[in-house]
Amino acid sequence: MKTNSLSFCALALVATVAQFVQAQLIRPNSATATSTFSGSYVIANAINGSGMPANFTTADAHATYSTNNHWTTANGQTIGQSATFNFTTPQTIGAFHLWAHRSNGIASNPYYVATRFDLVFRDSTGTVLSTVTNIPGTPGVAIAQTKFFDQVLNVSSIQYIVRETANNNSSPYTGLAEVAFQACIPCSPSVPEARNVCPGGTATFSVTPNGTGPVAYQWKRNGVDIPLAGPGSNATANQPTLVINGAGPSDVATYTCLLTNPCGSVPSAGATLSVCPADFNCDAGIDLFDYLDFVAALSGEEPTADFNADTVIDFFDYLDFVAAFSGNC
Ligand SMILES: [Ca+2]
Ligand SMILES: [Ca+2]
Ligand SMILES: [Ca+2]
Repeated sequence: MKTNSLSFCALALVATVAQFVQAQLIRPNSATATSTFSGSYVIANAINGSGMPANFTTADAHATYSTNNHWTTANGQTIGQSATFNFTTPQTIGAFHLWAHRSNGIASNPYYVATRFDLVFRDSTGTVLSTVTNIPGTPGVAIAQTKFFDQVLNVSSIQYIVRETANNNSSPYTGLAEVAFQACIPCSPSVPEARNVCPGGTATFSVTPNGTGPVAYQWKRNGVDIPLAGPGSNATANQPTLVINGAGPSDVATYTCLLTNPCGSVPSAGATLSVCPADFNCDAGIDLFDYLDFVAALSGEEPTADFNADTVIDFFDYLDFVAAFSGNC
């Protein structure tokens, strides 16, 4: 009995979350298209929830082909064709969700999703507010494909223009199964990769936002903001890629990036920078050539042979190098 009760609570929670996500989706009030296969495949089928479950979320799959659940263009009309989605009340838009057409095999190319398209945002007077070009689409995806862009305010219409279809535009048709929009999606940052560089080498840490733009970046060293100028500064501390030149002991740390977009701030996972002293020739590997180069530097009295940084080149540098060489970094 207790298990049943818990299950019921869990189901209720899932339903609540699903409804919340649905509530965030912005659905167009009307739509027009430049090309339509027939009266059964009109653009209205892409905005009325047909083929979707009630209270659908972006994780729901659109049903496969049926006459009145998707929009299809006329035979041979694909590239340059468009659909325009209208909002009765101007909207703030920062993401586009599209469900691709899912053929039953009638179409000669079952993947007639647009593989590249543009979005043009207009206000109520028809003035273009923003254009996002060459957005990629992926064939064979049943759930929503979500596209992010810089948030646009006061949007009354969005034109979706087909630029390319699968198989080098060989599809005779294109279309959409369903669309929805969203004002803002929080960043879901990619995980920066750990780096291990030689002394004086260059380390880079990168993060992609996976959320609505515009996105501001602030890299942190051991949790502390890296300044753009002054002591401990780095001019790339506010960029998607942090570049650390001339890596040394003071750079050894865990790096994270705080991403801030119109819906809030989200930190990335941390990535460590380690400096590997035994990679003497800075080729990202430790092998006999590092040993040979170090011994050559020793006999040449090169400053780089001052391995323990005590301004004297002597046998202790050799011992320290050998110790580092046998270590694993
Ligand atoms: Ca539909
Ligand atoms: Ca090496
Ligand atoms: Ca020394």
